[in-house]
Amino acid sequence: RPRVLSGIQPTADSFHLGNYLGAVRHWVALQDTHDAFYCVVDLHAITAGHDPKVLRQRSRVAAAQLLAVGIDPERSTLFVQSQVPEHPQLAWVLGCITGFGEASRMTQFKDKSLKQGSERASVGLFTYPILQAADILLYQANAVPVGEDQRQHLELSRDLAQRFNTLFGPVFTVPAPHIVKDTAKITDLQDPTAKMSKSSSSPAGIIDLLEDPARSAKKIRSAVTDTGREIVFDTGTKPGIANLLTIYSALSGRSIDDLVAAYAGKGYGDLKKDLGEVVREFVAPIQERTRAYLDDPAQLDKLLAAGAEKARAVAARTLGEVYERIGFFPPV
Ligand code: AQP
Repeated sequence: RPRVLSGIQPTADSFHLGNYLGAVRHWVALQDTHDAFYCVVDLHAITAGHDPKVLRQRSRVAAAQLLAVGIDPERSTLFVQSQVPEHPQLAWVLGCITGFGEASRMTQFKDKSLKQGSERASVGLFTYPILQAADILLYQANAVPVGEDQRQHLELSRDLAQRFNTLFGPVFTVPAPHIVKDTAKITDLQDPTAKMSKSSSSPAGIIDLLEDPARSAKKIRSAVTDTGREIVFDTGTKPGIANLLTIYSALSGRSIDDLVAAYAGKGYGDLKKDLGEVVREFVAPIQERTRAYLDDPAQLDKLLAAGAEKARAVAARTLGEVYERIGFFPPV
């Protein structure tokens, strides 16, 4: 079976619909066809400042949500990144074959460091995509399910895999992005041309999986739409309505065409009201299952430790090959 790997940062108290529809939903589906590795990337979560008092709990909440949406620890390897030390070990090696200029061209770093100010932005934020490449390459992943915002980082992972293989011999599988176009960029409800984002959207622009569905419904009612009346799918002229239709379609399983036909002659208010209901029905069981996993943190930690052990067996094999190829002593 081909391998798949992806990760999500524990940087918020809940996943938002962008995280879920752009990435995590596909993680669940890929378990049927792939040997899957999924991780909560807490090493990445400390690159832009964090609160140690909440990080570990956020990692648990992230893992609980992954289990609640259908990641099956019997079929997939689910783990927390910091419990697998091979990730930073490989990242160091990859950092030494990454050009400074090449890393400087990563647009996510440019955007985030611009916001923080270049003096305050950490070196960790700068090297983030190199650690991400290590996450992927350690597991010899064939495919990486992510949202559109990760495309450039994935390209770097591919370049680094190819470069290492050329310089030192064939060790790494070159990973391909798995980006599902329809939901690759869920947009901010208040600014439907920008991506829904933990760090840059306002609370009114984000729907969180774990928030009170009444609050979600209210945000959907207040979502920015154009002044027209007709419900049609046009990302160019009606990005707000297109985003709501995309979310509606993905959560309900109804096609966009079906929805457009069903709302012919109806208004934006009807669509928004119904979508609020669709979201409520969708998140209710997820919230309940997430709570159940969080009610037993000892059991959850045990499950994650077992995942880390499985992950390490694979990661250590790759790192051993890397060390051999570059002239290090074997890891002990
Ligand atoms: N709006 C989105 N639409 C589609 N996919 C998205 N992803 C994130 N936002 C959207 C995908 O979610 C996965 C996990 O992402 P992450 O843990 O790296 O979170 P993130 O990118 O930090 O999430 P945010 O909200 O976008 O945070 P900031 O603002 O910090 O960048 C990834 O596969 C991502 O593509």
